[in-house]
Amino acid sequence: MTPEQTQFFRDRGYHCLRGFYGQATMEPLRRHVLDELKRLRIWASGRKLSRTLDDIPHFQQIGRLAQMVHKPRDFQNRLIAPELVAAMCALAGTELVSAQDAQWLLSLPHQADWSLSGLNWHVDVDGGAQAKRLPGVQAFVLLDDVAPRGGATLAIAGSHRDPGVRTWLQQGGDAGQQLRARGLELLEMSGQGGDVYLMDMRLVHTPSINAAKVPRMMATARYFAST
Ligand SMILES: O=C(O)CCC(=O)C(=O)O
Repeated sequence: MTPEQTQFFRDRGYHCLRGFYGQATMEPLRRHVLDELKRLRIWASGRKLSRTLDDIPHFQQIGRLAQMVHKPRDFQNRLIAPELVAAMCALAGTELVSAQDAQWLLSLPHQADWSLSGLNWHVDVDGGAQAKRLPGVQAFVLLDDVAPRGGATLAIAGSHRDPGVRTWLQQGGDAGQQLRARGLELLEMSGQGGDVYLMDMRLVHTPSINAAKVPRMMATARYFAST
C-alpha cells in the first residue's frame, strides 16, 4: 500500500482493489453459486424457478440465501488470500484476525425499482463512528460483475468520522438529497468479478435493491483488530 492509499483509507474508510482476483479464481465460485441456486430450484438459465422467497422482504432474502446456499469446501481461504489479509493489515496499520467465517451476499434480480429510500443502514460494530480506533476491516469480494443498481452493498464514505450520519439516515427521508447537501460520497460497491472492496467497519452501510436482470453475487469476511 502506498502512503496515499493508506491516507485515503483513513479519511474515507474504504479502498477498492480492482481486479484483485482473476477469473480463474472467481469462476468456480460463481459456478458453484449458480449450481446451488439451480439445486434449490430458485434460479437457472436466466429465470426464476419458484416463488420460494417471494414472501420474504428483499433484505431478509439475503440472509435466507446465505443459509440455504451451501459453501464450498475451504470457502474462507478461497475467498480471502493471504495477500488480501496483508493488504487489510497494511491499511489498518495493525494485525487483524478473522472474526467469523466468510458469508455469501447474494440477492435475486428484479427486486424492485432502485431507490435510496427504505434501506437498512447500520454498522456491525459497537459504537460505530463513536469508536476512536478502527475496530476491524470487512472485505467485500465481487464473485461476478455487479452493475450499478445491481444490488451491491452501499456505504457512506467518511461516515466513520461523523457520528451524526447514521442517526439521520435511520430517520428516513430522502437519503440521496441529504448526502448531496452534506457533500458525502455514496460508495456503491459495484464493479467486475474479482474486484474487492475493503471497508473500515465503522462505516455506515446497507444492502441495496437489485434492480438488474441477474443475481448479485458477492461474499464478505470480517477481520478484527487484534489489540
Ligand atoms: O450487501 C449486503 O447484502 C449487505 C452487507 C452488509 O450489510 C454486511 O455484510 O454487514
